[in-house]
Amino acid sequence: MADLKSTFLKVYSVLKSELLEDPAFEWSDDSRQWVERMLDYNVPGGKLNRGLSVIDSYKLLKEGKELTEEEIFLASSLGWCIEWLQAYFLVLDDIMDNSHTRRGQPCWFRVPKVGLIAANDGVILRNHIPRILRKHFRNKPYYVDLLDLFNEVEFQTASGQMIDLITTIEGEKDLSKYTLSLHRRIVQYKTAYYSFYLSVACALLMSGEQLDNHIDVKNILVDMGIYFQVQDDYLDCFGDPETIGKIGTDIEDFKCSWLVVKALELCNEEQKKALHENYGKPDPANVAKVKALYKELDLQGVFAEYESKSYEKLVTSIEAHPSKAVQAVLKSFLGKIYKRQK
Ligand code: DMA
Ligand code: MG
Ligand code: MG
Ligand code: MG
Repeated sequence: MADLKSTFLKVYSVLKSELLEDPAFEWSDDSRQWVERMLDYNVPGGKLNRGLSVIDSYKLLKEGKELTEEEIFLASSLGWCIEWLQAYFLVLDDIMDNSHTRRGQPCWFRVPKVGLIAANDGVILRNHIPRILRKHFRNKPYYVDLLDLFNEVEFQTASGQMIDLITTIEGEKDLSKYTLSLHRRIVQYKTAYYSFYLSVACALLMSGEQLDNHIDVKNILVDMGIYFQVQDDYLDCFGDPETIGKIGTDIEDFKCSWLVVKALELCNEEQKKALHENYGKPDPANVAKVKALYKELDLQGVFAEYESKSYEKLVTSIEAHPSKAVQAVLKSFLGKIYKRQK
């Protein structure tokens, strides 16, 4: 595993060097240095689960056959495209969510002299993806499908982000619209496709598969992604910022988090009033009241219950899949996130 990760990180250095050779930066060292610092700050510092899963999944689909050097490089490059996509979304997400830290360091836009240049850096990150794909996959039979996949998933994610954001518009804050079905819609789009389906879809394309033949796999991965975002919502409030590398902002931001949806389901009239009065305000005293209410309603217990139920359901649907190789891919993914603390 440690070995796979170090191979994967070597591929990052190769891709970065190729991108830095772009004629766009030829005439100025400043611009090349900016991009290099921006990439090192935002791309490789996460858990790398999404990226590494492309290699893992591809291996499992090859059913134990040794991968060639080229296959490892290509699977890693696709993994890095996902990490680049994630970096792009996170840089912009942190601006929009007014967040403070990410992966244990200040959000990129909070770094001195960066500020809103971060918005354009997001666009650069996004535009690196088709450049990586063109350089390494142009002659592959699945090139068009790859481009189409990345475009589609980017659109789905941006749509989910939009729904997530417009529910919090100042002056229209209305907790009564926060239901499990709205929550599901938001997290399916903003998280599940790019965090779960995309890695496996990349591995399937590399294996010569048509994605249309794997809708059942997609459905299971979407459910897994929803479960993953519920964990993210939970950790936003109950996680240890040191461990998760970020400080939660969902309560301040009036987000349609799984926690507030559950709180609304379980509260009595008096608690509901307290929620309406305190949710979505920046003052720490208001935030503390919401957290106290979550504890009163034992949302930690409710979450633990949800977590084990979801796990059981996912295992059942995975085991119903006809292919043992696909089952292994899905189980490996689930194993990485079950009961995660970060
Ligand atoms: C994350 O939603 C979704 C994307 C597309 C980045 P979020 O704001 O809950 O993520 P985080 O908790 O990491 O800021
Ligand atoms: Mg956020
Ligand atoms: Mg967000
Ligand atoms: Mg979150």
